Amino acid sequence: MKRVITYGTFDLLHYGHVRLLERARSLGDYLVVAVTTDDFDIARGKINVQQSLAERMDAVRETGLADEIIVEEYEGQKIDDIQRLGIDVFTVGSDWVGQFDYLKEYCEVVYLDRTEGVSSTQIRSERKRMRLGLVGDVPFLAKYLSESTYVNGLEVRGVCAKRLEGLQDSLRSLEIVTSSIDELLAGVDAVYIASAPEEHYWQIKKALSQGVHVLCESPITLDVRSYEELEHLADTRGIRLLEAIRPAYSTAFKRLCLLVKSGVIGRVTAVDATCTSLSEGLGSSSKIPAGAWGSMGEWGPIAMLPVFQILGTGFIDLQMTSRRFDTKEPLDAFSRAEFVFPDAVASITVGKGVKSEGDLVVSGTRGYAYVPAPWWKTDYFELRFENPADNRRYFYQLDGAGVRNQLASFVLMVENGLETRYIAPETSRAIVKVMSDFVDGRNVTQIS
Ligand code: C2G
Repeated sequence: MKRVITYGTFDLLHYGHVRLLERARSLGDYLVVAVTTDDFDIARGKINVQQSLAERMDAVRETGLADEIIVEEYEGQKIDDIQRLGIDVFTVGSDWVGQFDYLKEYCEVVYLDRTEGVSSTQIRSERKRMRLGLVGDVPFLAKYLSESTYVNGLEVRGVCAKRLEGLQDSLRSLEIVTSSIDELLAGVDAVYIASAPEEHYWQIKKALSQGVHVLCESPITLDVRSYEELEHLADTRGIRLLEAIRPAYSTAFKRLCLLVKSGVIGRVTAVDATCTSLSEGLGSSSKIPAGAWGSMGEWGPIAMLPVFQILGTGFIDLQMTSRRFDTKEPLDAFSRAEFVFPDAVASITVGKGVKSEGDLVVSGTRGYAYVPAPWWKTDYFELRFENPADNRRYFYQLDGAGVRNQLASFVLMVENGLETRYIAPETSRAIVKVMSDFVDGRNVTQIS
């Protein structure tokens, strides 16, 4: 009996897939179809598959063409499957020509002509494309533009910046390039806002009032009342207002929070997060560039994310300590915030003029979670215990510094009405509260 195997995601199963399966089947007497897991797809850059693994497997089963369906979970699995299942023929569509020649050592490899004119990508993108506008004067807007090309159903339409001359070429060649937020809002369905925090409130308010969805760098606003007003506006109009703290969208960070909450390290007793990056030019007051952010502005919300996502936001005491670059300037070179909860403590340490180990430690009564520096680009973490033999390591691929996942999640939330909140509204509100306390100097001790 000749045994054949083929692999794929089979998202939104279509005629091209069915034709491939029919021809694969006719290459032998027994057909094994391997369907990729969601995690494996993310790891290989397919980030906005619409259907779950179970749905995709069901769809393949319903064709009646597969004698056996297995799951493809990791890179390199194909060799093992071929040997384990006694496969004679490996086949896949012609879009992969040459890429699986290394399997010829184990079995026959056949590339079948791909069916023209139909694809999951096309079906996904035929659903309305979301037109995105970028707002702000920061260089990493260009990163959002380049990463958007990996996200189906998304098209960056324009940019709004104060200093148009400072824009990179890729941004300048967009359809809408303007200094007027109104002009941008008129031509888009959603905006990503990375302007200075003082600008957020009115920009978001305008966007929401015009039915434009918002993904905004944290903090969303600098006082709780205006945050609540915007949240209410978004809710009543059925529009998305999402905070753009990148680690929140990384698989590793999400898994870490879930594991910790499920009790694997016992009762969580402390969360300690450190984020630092030395910033050239900020050291001397004469060189501070306009619009520059201090340590809390740049790192505070990111560092607070694990604190609030893991411990909640019911802290009963908060003390902050800060040192400025220069006593005459407001920008902080280093800051620390210490939180007391009824049953736990937490600290965040942030610096742009002080360097430290940028790791994250979650301490529990049975063990601790450790995310090595730079933890905010989390793709790896460990659970550590008294007995090192019990330690566990976890790795989840994160491409595009988390921007890609964030954009894909944003599209899914807007287009599919997905209710998943990557950042709890209480977390956003608590971040705004701490940031406003910091800016107003409440509970802040200045050191020299
Ligand atoms: N296919 C096709 N014609 C189309 C679309 C897809 O023949 N119009 C084929 C692909 O070449 C592939 C199979 O259908 O052999 C499944 O396609 P996808 O779901 O897109 O899966 P893919 O990403 O190609 O995964 O390890 C995974 C494999 O490498 C293939």
